[in-house]
Amino acid sequence: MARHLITSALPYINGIKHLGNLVGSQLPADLYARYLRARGHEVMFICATDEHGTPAELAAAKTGEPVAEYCARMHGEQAELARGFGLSFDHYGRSSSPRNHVLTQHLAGKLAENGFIREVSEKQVYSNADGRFLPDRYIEGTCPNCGYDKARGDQCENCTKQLDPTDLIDPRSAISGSTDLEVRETKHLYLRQSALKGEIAAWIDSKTDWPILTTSIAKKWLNDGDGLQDRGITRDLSWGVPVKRGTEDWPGMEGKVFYVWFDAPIEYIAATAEWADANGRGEADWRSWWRTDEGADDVTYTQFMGKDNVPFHTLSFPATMIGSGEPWKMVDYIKSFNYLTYDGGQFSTSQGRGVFMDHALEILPADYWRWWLLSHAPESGDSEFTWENFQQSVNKDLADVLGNFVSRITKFCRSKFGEVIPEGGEWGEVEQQLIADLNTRIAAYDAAMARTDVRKSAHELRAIWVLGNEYLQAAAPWSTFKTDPEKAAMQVRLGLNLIRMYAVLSQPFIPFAADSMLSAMQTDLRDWPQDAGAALTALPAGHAFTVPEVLFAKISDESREEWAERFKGVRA
Ligand code: B3M
Ligand code: ZN
Repeated sequence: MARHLITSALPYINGIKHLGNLVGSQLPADLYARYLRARGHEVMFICATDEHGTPAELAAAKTGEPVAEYCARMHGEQAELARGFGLSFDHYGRSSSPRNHVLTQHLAGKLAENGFIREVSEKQVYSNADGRFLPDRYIEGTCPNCGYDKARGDQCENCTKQLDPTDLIDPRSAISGSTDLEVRETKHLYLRQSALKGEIAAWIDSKTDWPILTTSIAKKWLNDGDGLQDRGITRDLSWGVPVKRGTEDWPGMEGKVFYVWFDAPIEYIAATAEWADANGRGEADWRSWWRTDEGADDVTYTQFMGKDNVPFHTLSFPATMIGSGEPWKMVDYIKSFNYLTYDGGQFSTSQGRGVFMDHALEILPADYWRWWLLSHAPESGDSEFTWENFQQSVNKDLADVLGNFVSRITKFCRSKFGEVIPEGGEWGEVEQQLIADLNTRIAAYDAAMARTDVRKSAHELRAIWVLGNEYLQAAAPWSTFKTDPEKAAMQVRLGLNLIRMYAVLSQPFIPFAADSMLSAMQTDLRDWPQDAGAALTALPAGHAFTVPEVLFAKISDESREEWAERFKGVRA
């Protein structure tokens, strides 16, 4: 069996993520990881919080916590929500980890050694009162365009005009309010991406099987206008990975840290090392996933991300990897997503618009969200969350199609044969036809899952559930029972076996319900069905089961309206 390395884009630390973030990376990555594990592959599924940069500092300043404490707390919250959604990471790391510090500094050292770093002198605003250089957005003043008096050095929030700090009228430090600012000369490191353009272009060109969304963004950035410019990889912040050349100090770089987008993707690797540390594994264990000279040549590496992250993963991170001159495992397949919109607009943290991960779990179990989000994943274009659509999809797919099937067959069996699988006779023609249809659908489901075709997979899975319902409708054991109880017993035996098979097949989408189904069937047989006929004999006559609680409750119009109102947001 193959070894699969899977990474999800790292959620930024500065707040709880919304459902659009979730469906753009972590959730489909989890679907894929669960599927591959279920098929018997060895999987390393990695995620982490992305903790550096100005937004982290600003968010911490807002709550009044030291930034390290803020990040530790928010990491805990995000990890808890990830568990709540059933995200099955092998490790959920932190980009602020010691492992990432060491690795980031190591790679910067290698890049310098290979001539891919140059030092650039720049003019930047220094605050005497704060004793530090100020990033653009740490400078406030009056907008020259609209007169708004809290415009930031990078942009005016009021009129949206992009600004330079020097454009501001009466500029002041956003940290202290001090106006004692001056422009000073300072040095920064630039990654010479332009020198790696040929190699990166060749690498992207070799990826003929990538989704169009990924390739089109990569090529646009590679070829159009700005293309692969050299990029500043250092910042004047105190929170981050201190700039070092391997383990050596870097003269002139005192007090500076690496740019957040330089160290964040390196955390994919560092988090795998954190996994080894947390699980009593050695260096060789994590390196076998990442170093092609130490065992990773048989690894298939798949990344999941929203489309805005694609340039960093197709150009910048590969530039770091290639420029290091070391044999790091490069990504094999990048699955990217468009955006999920909320009821005709955007999700907005500041306006409290849309459903965020914490509120989602407060109102409904994770599987309801997982099913809707995955079956509406924004693959070929943006998709829109509406409460009507959500209600309809939950009530139809989950409650009527799957839930109802499980409930009808278990209850009917209990009332006529008790809570054990009845014996009954041989399958007839109808059953053989069902098995043939199931095999066709399962093959289509497998193929879609294997190529991370998320919506198509959901469609096929639903069709598999529908086959069971149609069978039950046609076989009608409640009528058969009156004239031919033997036959009814056989139909029920098949139906109960279908529940187990459905649990196994559905587990990547709705892991919690799948567990309930398996525990109701009192089995832990999770073998992926190779052949439906064989899978449907797994539970023999005489095997005991219980009637499960309602698997999925319907969403009432009342709840729908209440939630629509609650999450519609207010103008900040
Ligand atoms: N943190 C995604 C974002 O916040 C960014 C991904 C990093 S992946 C290495 O938009
Ligand atoms: Zn303005």
